[in-house]
Amino acid sequence: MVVFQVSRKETTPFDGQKPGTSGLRKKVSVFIKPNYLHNFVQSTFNALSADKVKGATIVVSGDGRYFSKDAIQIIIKMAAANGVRRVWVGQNGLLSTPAVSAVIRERVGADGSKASGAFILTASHNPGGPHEDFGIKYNMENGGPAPETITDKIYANTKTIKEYLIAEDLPDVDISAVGVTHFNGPEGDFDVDVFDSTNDYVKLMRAIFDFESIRKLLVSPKFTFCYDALNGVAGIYAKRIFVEELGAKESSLINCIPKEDFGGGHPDPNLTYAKELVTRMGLGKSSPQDEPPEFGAAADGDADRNMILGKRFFVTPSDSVAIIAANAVEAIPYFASGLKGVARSMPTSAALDVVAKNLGLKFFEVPTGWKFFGNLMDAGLCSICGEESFGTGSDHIREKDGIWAVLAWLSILAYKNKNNFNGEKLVTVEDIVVQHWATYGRHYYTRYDYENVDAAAAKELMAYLVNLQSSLSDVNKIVKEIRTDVSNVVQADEFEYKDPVDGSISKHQGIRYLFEDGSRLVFRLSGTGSEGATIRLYIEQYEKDSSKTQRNSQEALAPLVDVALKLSKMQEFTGRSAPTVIT
Ligand code: VG1
Ligand code: CO
Repeated sequence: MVVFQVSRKETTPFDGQKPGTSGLRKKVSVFIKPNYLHNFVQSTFNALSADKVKGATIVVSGDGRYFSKDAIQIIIKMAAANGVRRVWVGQNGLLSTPAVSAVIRERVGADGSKASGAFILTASHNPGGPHEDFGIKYNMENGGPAPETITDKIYANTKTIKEYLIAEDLPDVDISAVGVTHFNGPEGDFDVDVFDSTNDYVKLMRAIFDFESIRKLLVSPKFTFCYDALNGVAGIYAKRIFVEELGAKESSLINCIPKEDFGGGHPDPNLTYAKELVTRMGLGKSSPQDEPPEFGAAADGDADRNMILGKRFFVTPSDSVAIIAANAVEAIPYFASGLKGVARSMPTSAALDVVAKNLGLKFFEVPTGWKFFGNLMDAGLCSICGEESFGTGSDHIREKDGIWAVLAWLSILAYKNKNNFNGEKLVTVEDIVVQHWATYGRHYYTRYDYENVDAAAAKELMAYLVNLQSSLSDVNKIVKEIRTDVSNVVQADEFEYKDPVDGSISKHQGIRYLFEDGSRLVFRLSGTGSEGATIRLYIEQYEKDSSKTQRNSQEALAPLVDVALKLSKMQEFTGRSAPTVIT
């Protein structure tokens, strides 16, 4: 057995190691600076209680992006030096973010060990490669992202750090082969356990969904399917689940081999970046070569996001979570005994609110970022939740879950068609959504992103909007000068959240303008970018009249878009005449 020593290395703090909405994300060129990663990892160990480090089992893996393999070796050596007992690594360093959450919650080691946390190596939907982004975040024992109390401590530690511990002479571990490697250090044994990246997650999905009924749908000649992993880690799960377990054709998978640079693209499942899928589904500028599939879906780099498409049809993520919630009890065995409650992030449309009200479910509105759902779920208050940013999930884990969302939609389709496989025509994704609007009304919704704007200009714009809020009558005067065909602004504020479980308060979580007819404008600065600032503008309008729920969304929202852009002086502040991405 290899014996290692522990060295204490002197270091000095780096600026800007504050974890954002979902961990620390920076350019690879920043992460590879000597000690940069080391400082953050040691600051994390120092922020955790001793029993979560000494003698503990921790998971280290990610979406496989460039620099992951080096980062894993560094973290293994630092874990060994900090007295960690075992490090679990997914084969080749690959684990989707939802799979990490599942592994923390469900996996039991051969010796009965359970993980107490995980370093997840991903910058999610941000591009990867030597000139792009890397990221790291820490998840806790419940499988969810570290709460702000911990991330604040990590950040404070990064500002004062003087030394870190590392087992420099520990040889690199071969993470390409499953198996356990034993080492011995000053504090005793240390193991690195490389395990299959998909098994634990697949087992969990089998326990949640009725695989047999989904299989019937996927093998039916009437049903066609396409899944695009955008070269991210979702590919390995898609192959295992959709093809091997559920009988989909191998040719229904596109971009399903994980690449370190995601093939040079943005691994972001939306109508702009998932180009190949969007064209195949008949939603692109050019017509597809073949008849589009009945169902299409895509994931982001770390497979926690999902985009759901029908033939020539886009499902907004806000509608998607509402529709899953409305159908879960009938269509998904895991929810058969009822939903504990539902939740959405503040900028997500109120489609879910209407479902909750109709079904008499507990409902929560939380700030942006999945970490806010965790407390509700741990307290048994929430079963299904979602964000407008293509994130949907449930209390089976403590992360959003891209493959789960696809299985949820396939379950709903399988349920709606269960007596229909011999009939004329299948109930389609579009049929389900249109029917949902007819029942609950429709929330027209769009998001404008202004990426990589000058950070100072973005701050000024936000400050301007907050200032404006001091007088509602002034706001309404300006609004009416811009358009007369929108209703009155009845509330203007910054969203603030008090966690109903632990009472913690999160302030400045987005600037809101709420209109009398239920329409909303929301402005936020992104917390996941790695350069400059990204302004997000969310625009929503509720239409109850079922004769008006099938309008073109951009047309329906045009008056509000006009108001939002002029009210915020978007072009004046940012110099941008158009957003980078519209979803
Ligand atoms: C964005 C989304 C947010 C999501 C976060 C992490 O954050 O708006 O809803 O939870 O990304 O998603 P922001 O602060 O940039 O708006 V992922 O897939 O990057 O883990
Ligand atoms: Co992600």
